[in-house]
Formats: sequence, structure tokens, C-alpha cells
Amino acid sequence: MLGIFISFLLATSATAIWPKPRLVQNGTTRIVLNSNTYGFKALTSTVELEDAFRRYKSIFFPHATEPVPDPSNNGLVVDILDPTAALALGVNESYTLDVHLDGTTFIAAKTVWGALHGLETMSQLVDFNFATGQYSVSGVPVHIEDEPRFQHRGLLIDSGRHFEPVIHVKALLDSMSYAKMNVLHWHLTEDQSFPIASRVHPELAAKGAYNDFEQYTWQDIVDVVKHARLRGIRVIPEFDMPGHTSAWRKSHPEIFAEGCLTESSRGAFDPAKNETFDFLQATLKDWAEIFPDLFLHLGSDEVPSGCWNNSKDLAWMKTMGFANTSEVFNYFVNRMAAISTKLGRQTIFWDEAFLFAKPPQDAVIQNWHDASLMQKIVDAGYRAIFSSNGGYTHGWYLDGLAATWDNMYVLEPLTNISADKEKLVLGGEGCMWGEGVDPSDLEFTVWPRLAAIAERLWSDRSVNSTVEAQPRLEIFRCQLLARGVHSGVVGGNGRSPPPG
Ligand code: CP6
Repeated sequence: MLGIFISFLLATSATAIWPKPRLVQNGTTRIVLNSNTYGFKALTSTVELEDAFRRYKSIFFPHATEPVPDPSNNGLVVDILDPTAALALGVNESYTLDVHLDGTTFIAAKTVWGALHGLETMSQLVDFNFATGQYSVSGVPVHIEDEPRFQHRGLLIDSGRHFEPVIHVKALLDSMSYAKMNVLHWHLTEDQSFPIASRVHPELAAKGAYNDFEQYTWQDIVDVVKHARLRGIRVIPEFDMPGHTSAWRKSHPEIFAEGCLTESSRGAFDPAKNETFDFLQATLKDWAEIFPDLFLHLGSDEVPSGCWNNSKDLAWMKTMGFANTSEVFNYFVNRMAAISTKLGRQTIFWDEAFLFAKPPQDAVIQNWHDASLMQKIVDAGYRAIFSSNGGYTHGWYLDGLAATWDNMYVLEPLTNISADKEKLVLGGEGCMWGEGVDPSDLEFTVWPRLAAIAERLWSDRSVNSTVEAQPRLEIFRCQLLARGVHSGVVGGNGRSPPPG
């Protein structure tokens, strides 16, 4: 019985890739790879590819001792058509992978970013046998053609509620690349803390961080962005505003609306002062130097607009002809979008900016309320990112501990989206809000459930059977564990055995 089970695993292991590729063709031969001599070769070398070769050598062959690459041996060859293509939204991430009977492996990609995905796929094909010490690939010859369905496949982490040390952020980036995720949405500032250095206003972190140590230095950010880039991951910083900003108030109460100035209240920036926008422009211009991505996330969620009901702001509203705080919010959103444009950036806003204001048409709207809002966002001509909270039971909120991997897996970002608007849905994000997690449970709250989101965003829409996915997800989880990722179990919320 056990023998049957094991041979079933061996027979399927050749195609047990997560997320599932677009096309996999298998032969029937099992070949053994010689870890001592298997070489990695780039037809056109790039910095990113050389670093990936270094990483993947030990992921392919985790138990090998000092491999001595032998260029005459059959190993892996990578061919990239355009090695200079920049890492950006919509860059070509496709690849093909061929494993031949003599062990020669060939990856062809349009860009280095696609080649990285090819290496990841190959790493999942290499099987280690603990009894024999052999590395093998089953189902050879293997032919794979693959590309993502969505261009934006992200994870939000919240460093404002609990500080996540750089070592943990880098570990998350490593694990994201195993699931072919390509965006780290870094929610950096919050009511609770301000953990990022500013060169122009160092007092922001000096007064707003939890302490002198739980904050990201300039060099930390540079290192994280580089670490991400080497793994094909873009970093999009979020500076949430005009609400969720109380930590800024510790050093700069003068840019806050006078309606909520007490220490205990959540605050909102004061849109009545030009000084507010000058200050924000200067800080964002500084950070733009270490966050090279085209996109800047400026929040706009859960604004305590009641803070604007003070006599000074009400008088200003009258001179501006604003009838209500929605019009003030609209003014704020559009002034900030104009600052983004000035800095050469496009802005992502949470869906309140769509619901209660009218951002410029080049803005991207991130949906966190009901999934049905996606349709309204794209029908209005905006690009959209999906991360509905699904009432906290079946959405893409990883801190929603009622949500199981299979709930997340079956959520479809294109539900009710008309065919001509599908291109406006850029992709989605799993959201790891930080009130209830710290580095002790961060990884097993994210994994394996983020993998469900990763496959929804990468694989074909028709790949949606949880019954087919589950055994593959179990194998992927084992691969995560073998690579040092503290994945939770496949079941329940991953943090504890499923109920019953
Ligand atoms: N923090 C910030 C949060 C949330 C949001 N913004 C949030 C609210 C409700 C749910 C999940 C997350 N914790 N800054 C909303 C985008 Cl259900």
C-alpha cells in the first residue's frame, strides 16, 4: 500500500510544480543529475542571472558538497533574448524549459525575469532521494512553456504595526520568489509607528518609530530593494495618508488638521495648508531615490475626515467652495497624485479614493472592500488590483485567520469583469496586516496560504480545482520547509491544525 503511494508521488512529481505552468509535456524516463559536475551557463551573462545561479545551485542540490562545475558536463544553459529589459509592471516574464534525456537543461526567456522563473521551475523538478542520496528528474524529456496570467502578483507587509527586521523581510522575498510572486507592497508608515529613515526629515523616524532601533535605515531600504530586484520582485512603498498618519504627528503636528490633535486620536493631514503638500513632496522626493519603481502607494483608506470639521478647515472649505469633506478628500487625493506625477511616478490608492473621490485616470485602485467593486473600478476606466477582504473569511487578507487556503484559491479577480475590461485588472495582492503578527509567526501566517493566491494570479483561470491543487500544494509546502521557510500546514489557516 505504502509502495503504491510512493510510486504515485514519484510518477506525479515531474509535474508537481507550483504555481502550475501553462503547458507541461512529460516523457517517461527518470534521469539522475550529478550534483558534483552539473554546471550553470548563461549565453549572455547578467548580474541577476549570476546571482541566481549561485542561489539555485544550492536549491537544486541542497545536500551536495562543494560542487565542482565541469563545463564539459551536461548542465543548465540559459538563453535570454533581451538581457537589459528593466524590471517593471508588464515586463515579459515568460520562459520555456526543456530537460533532455542526457540531463542537459535549456531555459529560453525573453528577459532575465522570465529566466529566473525558469530556474525556479527547474528547481522544483529536481527530486532528492534521502535513501540513495541521488538527485533525479522524472518524466524526462520535459518540455514546459509558461507565463503569468497577471502582471502584478503581490504581498503586502505592514511594518507600521509590528516592526519586521530586515532579515525577515529578505526571507519573505526569498520565499515569494519560490511562488513566482513579483511585488512587495511595503506598508511602511502607520498610526502606531514610523519605521523608515528620511534624509530630509530625520525627526520623523526619530520621534515616530517605536524606538531608536526598530526602524529601517537608508541603507536597509537600499539593501531590501536590491535583494528583491535580484529575485525579480518590485518593491512598491506605501505611505498611507491622509489618515493612518498619527506617527507623523509626533514630530510634525503643524501639518495635521486641528480637529484631532490629541495624542490618543487618529489624525488626518491638514489639506488647507500648502505647507502640508510642500512637506509631503519633499519627503516623497527623497524616498523616490531609493524606491525606483514607477508606482507609489499613497493609501487613502479609512480617512478620519471628521478631523476636518474644525473652525479653521471649515472656513477654508468655504473659500474653496467645498460643500463637504468628500470634496476635501477629492482635493487631497488629486494634489497628491499631482505630486507623484511631478516625481515621475504613478499612484496607487485604496478603493476609498475611487468610492469618495475622483483620482486622475492614470491612478491604480486597490480593492480591499467587497470584490464586486472591481467591476465598478474597471468600468470607470481605472486599472485595478484585487485584494478583497471577503468579509475576513474568504478574502486575500492573510491576517484573517478564518480564511483557508482553498477559500483564497477559488477567489477569481476577473469575476463579472467584461472581456474588454480584463486588461485593466493588473493582478492582486495577499495582505499581511501587522496588528496581530510579528516575526515569530509572520512566515507561517503567510505560507502556505499565499501560495494559493500566487497560483490564482499566475496560472490559467481554468486551473481552479482545489482537489487537483491540494497534493501539489502539499509538495510545494515541503519544498518551502526544505528551503528553510516556516510554512504552516495545508489546512485551516495554516497556523494550527484544521478544526475537527
Ligand atoms: N490598516 C490599514 C488596516 C486595514 C486597512 N488599512 C484593514 C481594515 C479592515 C480589514 C483589513 C485591513 N488594518 N492601514 C484597510 C486597507 Cl478587514
